[in-house]
Amino acid sequence: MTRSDFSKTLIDRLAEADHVAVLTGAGISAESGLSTFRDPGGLWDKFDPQELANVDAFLSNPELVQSWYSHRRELALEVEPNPGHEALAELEKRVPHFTLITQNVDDLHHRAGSDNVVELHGNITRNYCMECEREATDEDLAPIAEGEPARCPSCDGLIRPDVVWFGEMLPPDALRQASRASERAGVFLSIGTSAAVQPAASLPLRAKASGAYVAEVNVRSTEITRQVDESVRGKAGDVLPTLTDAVAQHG
Ligand code: BV8
Repeated sequence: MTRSDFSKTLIDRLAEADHVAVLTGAGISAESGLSTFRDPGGLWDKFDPQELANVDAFLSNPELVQSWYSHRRELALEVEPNPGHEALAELEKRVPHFTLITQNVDDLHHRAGSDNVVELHGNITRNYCMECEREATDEDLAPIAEGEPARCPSCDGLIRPDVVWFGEMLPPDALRQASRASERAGVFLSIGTSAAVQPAASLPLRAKASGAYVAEVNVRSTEITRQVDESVRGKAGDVLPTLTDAVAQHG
């Protein structure tokens, strides 16, 4: 059911829940000023995923992919978490077991103070050598600014961002934690994601199949809108602070 405001049921279920799981996507960072992927003018508008977010593209054009991620990393470090991120950090304090599963690589949930964050697709602030897996320093990345590929000082291997590209497996521990939280949650919130990318997009439905009350918060409908218990139309930065306040005031 699509609504302009969340239901009393959602507040009651959140206030009573022993375990809450949340899945976030690029939409929660939009109000911090970071482009989403599939909205008009989004990141993919400029580039085709096949062009950049896969290992073959990287190997055939490391400078282009390294500089695209370097640019996105700088943007992520320049912006601030917004009230949507902060509301989730506040909600976490009010729930006995809270798992924040994110597809985002911008590190904004950590910066907002969230504690139990599961990064399904990695983190753009980390880089490592493709050969020896040595973590790269900012100094190691310096050649990118000169249009040169950044290489490992130990083995000369190419340095890559610590993100999951298309065709790559998700970090097994992160996927296991996310799956377990989805199956145990009494309430599952899907926030600011088009639910277009697997296996992340299957998590809300797994939660529902395990008996969770599933709500999404999005400015438009998504691939799972028809399957969730309620779909709240609104910006994460507006809806989530009100939702968290309502849970806090719940008797
Ligand atoms: C894998 C890299 C094994 C980091 C990304 C099963 C079926 C079909 C296909 C597959 C499948 N299993 C695997 C695949 C292939 C593929 C896939 O899912 N393809 C899709 C596109 C069809 N998956 C994979 O390759 C995964 N690996 O499963 O390995 C395998 C491999 C091959 C085949 C079988 C098995 C790896 C997936 C990870 C890819 N890496 N990013 C980076 O560069 O960032 S994906 C990319 O999309 C980002 O990580 C992003 O987080 C993710 C999801 O996008 P969203 O976050 O949802 O962003 P989007 O723009 O789409 O939506 C934003 C939403 O916010 C919108 O709904 C908008 O309305 C809303 N919004 C906007 N403003 C606001 C708002 N909402 C609230 N408030 C606002 N203010």
